[in-house]
Amino acid sequence: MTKPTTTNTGTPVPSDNESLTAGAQGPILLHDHYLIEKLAQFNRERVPERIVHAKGAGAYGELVVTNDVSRYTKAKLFQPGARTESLIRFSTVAGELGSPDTWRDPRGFAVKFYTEDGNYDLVGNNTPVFFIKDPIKFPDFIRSQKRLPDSGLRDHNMQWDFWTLRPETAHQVTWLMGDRGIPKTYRHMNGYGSHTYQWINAQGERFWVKYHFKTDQGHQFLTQAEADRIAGEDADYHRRDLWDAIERGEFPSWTVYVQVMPVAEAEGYRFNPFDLTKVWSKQDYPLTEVGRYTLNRNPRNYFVEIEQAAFEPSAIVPGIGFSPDKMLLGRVFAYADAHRYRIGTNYAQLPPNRARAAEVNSYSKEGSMRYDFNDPTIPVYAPNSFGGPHADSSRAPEEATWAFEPEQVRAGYIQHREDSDFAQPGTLVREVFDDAQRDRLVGNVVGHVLGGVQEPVLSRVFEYWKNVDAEIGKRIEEGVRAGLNGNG
Ligand code: HDE
Repeated sequence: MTKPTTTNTGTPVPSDNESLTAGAQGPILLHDHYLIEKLAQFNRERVPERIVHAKGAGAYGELVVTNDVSRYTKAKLFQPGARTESLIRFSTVAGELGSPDTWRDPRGFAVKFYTEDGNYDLVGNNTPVFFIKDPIKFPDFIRSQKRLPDSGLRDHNMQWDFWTLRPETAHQVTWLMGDRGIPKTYRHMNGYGSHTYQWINAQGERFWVKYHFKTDQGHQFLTQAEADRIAGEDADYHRRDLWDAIERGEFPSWTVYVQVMPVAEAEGYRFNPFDLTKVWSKQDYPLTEVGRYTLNRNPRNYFVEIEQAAFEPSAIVPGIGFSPDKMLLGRVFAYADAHRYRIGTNYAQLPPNRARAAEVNSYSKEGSMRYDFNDPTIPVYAPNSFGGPHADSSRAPEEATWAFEPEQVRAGYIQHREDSDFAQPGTLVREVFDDAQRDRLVGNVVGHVLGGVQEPVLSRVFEYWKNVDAEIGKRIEEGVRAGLNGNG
């Protein structure tokens, strides 16, 4: 027998189709509380979208460790043979919830591992670097990429104004304007932890690490023309691709690597290893394989499991620590704060965010939408004499340590001998890109700049690219000038 429709509190309702009126043509009656419940609930179906990374897609999977990296970390999820359940959410950054998946943008690569020591979140992107290196610039940067206050339109002039005024953006902008700026699908791109993290082994030795998830599907991209066409045909192209691939049983995977730097080498390294606008050379610090990350299960409810997923770089586990990357330290605050605002104080109880392999024994209680609680015999305060949980520092993540000078300053990163905003993007363009990639980079930048960039920003754009590479800069200037004169 079909189950009866009920109210939210379980009472069968009289009708799915007709509301209660005073006579067939009469007004709707306020005491039709089921109608009111239905309309009121509907009005509240949306939570605020993420201020960045609003549009995305997600799935479940697992990490299987294939190598022995226990000499670098004691984290349980990275021990030989370990298998850890995981949730991933991919996303674009600047667009809103309904925006096309194929807009040029970095892509989010946010991974949650449900480990025995609690959840571990690695909230990265598909690029190993970022536009800025101090969290104080993040709101400004994001506003320049989003919309104008009056028209509500996105504006290339505003984007280039910010980028050219902050030359540390050059490395990430070169990635963005190159092929990596529009991956073919979420399956065909790499993921990076981006920041430098600390790994701590069972002997208490510490290492600096950077994570790389290399796609086993091969790296593929869309040209600007393909992406523009697809944006009109199927705004959900990447979300659909991921869902369909997993439904077909074609499980996408990534091979996980780390670059490992002994702590003592950081100070003398040619680049500041904590500066998020720089990469570590793979010649200096080769990739060490860790394991295979595979996605094998779609969510059963997009809103509950993906829209309400809450990733936070503050979620670390024993064997893993933070680093003096200021962006990372800013993010350790920002994410949990965003979740408390967006989905509520008790967001950690929601299905995608709950610890699955660890027991939660926290002293958090009450607050809006609380539905989980400790056994009533457990005291609500610590310390206590009645068997409540007590902190055990030997089981907690180690406090991250690094040397620093204790006076309060607002300073940039310590300059290492090869640090410069333009050196690494220059190397990327000259030594990593081939001729065809360079041609597409020039074409993408010219097309983007012709979409509304004006003086004085325009001259700075030419200068910026000449600083990255004289030849590329010259070609960009020529292309833009030809376009402005109608010969583009
Ligand atoms: Fe984020 N970022 N971010 N970000 N970020 C958010 O968190 C923020 C940064 C990244 O699929 C927000 O839940 C600050 C770098 C991903 O749910 C917010 C700074 C990297 C996602 C936030 C950064 C990222 C976010 C929006 C400068 C790559 C989506 C709502 C210090 C290494 C996660 C939310 C998902 C989401 C803040 C910079 C990646 C507002 C303050 C660098 C993948 O909290």
